[in-house]
Amino acid sequence: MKTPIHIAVTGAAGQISYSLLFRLAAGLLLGPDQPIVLHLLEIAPAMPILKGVVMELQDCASPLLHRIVVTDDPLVAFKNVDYAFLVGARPRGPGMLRKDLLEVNAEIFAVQGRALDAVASRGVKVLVTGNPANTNALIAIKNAPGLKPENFSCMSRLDHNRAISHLAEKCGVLATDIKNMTVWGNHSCTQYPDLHHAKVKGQDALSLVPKKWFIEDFIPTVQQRGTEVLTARGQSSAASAANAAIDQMRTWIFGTDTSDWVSMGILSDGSYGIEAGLVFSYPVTVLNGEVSIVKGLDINEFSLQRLRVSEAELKEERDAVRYLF
Ligand code: NAX
Repeated sequence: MKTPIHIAVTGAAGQISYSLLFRLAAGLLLGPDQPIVLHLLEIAPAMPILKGVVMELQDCASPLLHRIVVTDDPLVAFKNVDYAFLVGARPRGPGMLRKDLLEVNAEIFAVQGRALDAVASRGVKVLVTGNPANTNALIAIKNAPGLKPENFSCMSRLDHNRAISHLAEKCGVLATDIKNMTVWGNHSCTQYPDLHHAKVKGQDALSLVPKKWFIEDFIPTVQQRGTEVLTARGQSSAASAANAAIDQMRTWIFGTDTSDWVSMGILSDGSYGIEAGLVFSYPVTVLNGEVSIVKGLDINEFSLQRLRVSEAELKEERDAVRYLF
């Protein structure tokens, strides 16, 4: 039997984790013959709820789930983990300003970055989902000098999947017929879902859909999809977010198809004129666990303007929490 792989999930009593944990226990990340140990991190007040989630995990009698570690201590949660899903974050409370939300979450990710630095496996892959995901990932990177920035990414896969699905529906094709989709920038409403390089069954997406639809429907629909789900459900996206987290981590582990790329939030190296040192969603390929930004794409003035807007927002977020690094 294979040696179990250790996976940490933070915010384990929350909505997203309620979908994510059961997918992990079912082998959807690493396959049906890879045992796992789950390390579940929560804050103390959420422990009673987490107890119920753990009971349900046990009641699945999963042949893959060998052990569950439950803790409110990041140093225990991240001990020797190979993969970490940083889902837990503070939601915006009544009267809380965006700046307050940034600061309170920045503190959480500084603590978790330091704990990962101290005890996680040196090859750990850390996927930050908790919002503001890009800036939280940046804080974790800055607080983990013993790890590499390449150990971290933030989740833009839900936006990427939403963009694929919306285009596929418009063109009457399957999601698998869409290739080279790109979502640039911040995981916020300044993100830029870009069809200039996307292909539908090998044809240029923009030769198949009206430009007006791209600008007035596609872009705002993808940008606002989270709000639309929240309005309809009364709760934010959870199952689709868990699905995207597994998708992004799987791609990071197993690689991209040779004919395709995905969108992933990673530390900018200055590509496409984005300030180096921001965590920005780029089109990337992955080979043997290594992520490379797709280079040399033509960026027209329309796209450039949108990249700049998202970059400006990320600079503002970074400046608000700079005191932490
Ligand atoms: P919930 O509020 O249901 O769950 C969050 C959980 O995190 C709670 O149980 C809370 O106790 C826990 N938590 C808070 N501080 C913690 C800490 N310091 N250590 C460990 N756990 C802690 O939120 P949920 O719907 O699960 O969403 C989680 C995060 O994902 C939110 O920040 C949300 O905004 C973000 N999202 C990010 C997405 C993305 O694409 N990047 C999409 C989905 C989602 O909106």
